[in-house]
Amino acid sequence: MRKFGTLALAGALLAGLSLPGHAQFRDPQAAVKYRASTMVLLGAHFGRLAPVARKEAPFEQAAVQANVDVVKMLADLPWAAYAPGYEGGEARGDVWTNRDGFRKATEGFQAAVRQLDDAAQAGDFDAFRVAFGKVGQSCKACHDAFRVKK
Ligand code: ASC
Repeated sequence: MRKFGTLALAGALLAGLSLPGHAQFRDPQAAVKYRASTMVLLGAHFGRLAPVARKEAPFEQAAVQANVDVVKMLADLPWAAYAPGYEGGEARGDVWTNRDGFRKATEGFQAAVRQLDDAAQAGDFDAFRVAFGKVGQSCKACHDAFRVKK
């Protein structure tokens, strides 16, 4: 009995973990708030790397890596909050009508972030500058194509 209860609980937890993205939010407003929050944090931590990339601040590997770690973690988070049914906020309808384009844009961003992480880990400033530029371009490209123009 007790064993069955434990198994049932484990099963319920696993089912919960594998729910599709759109089941993770109470309502569209919660999804909009979640993805906007991750973008704010991404902008803050990516922004702290900008003076380093512009050679206005020293390339301190530990400090750079601390920000890159946060960016890397955040880079995986917003996309589940753009599942079908979560239209709204600053997202253009193209996010939902051009799923392939949106997915490619997010994957390009994630690839650039991995390159940024590799460069930071290697302590390679030149590679860091290149990757920083690529991440920034991928932010901009996705915003240009998929964010409401202000
Ligand atoms: C940032 C930020 C963005 C991008 C973009 C890069 O720091 O908040 O949206 O970089 O400006 O072009």
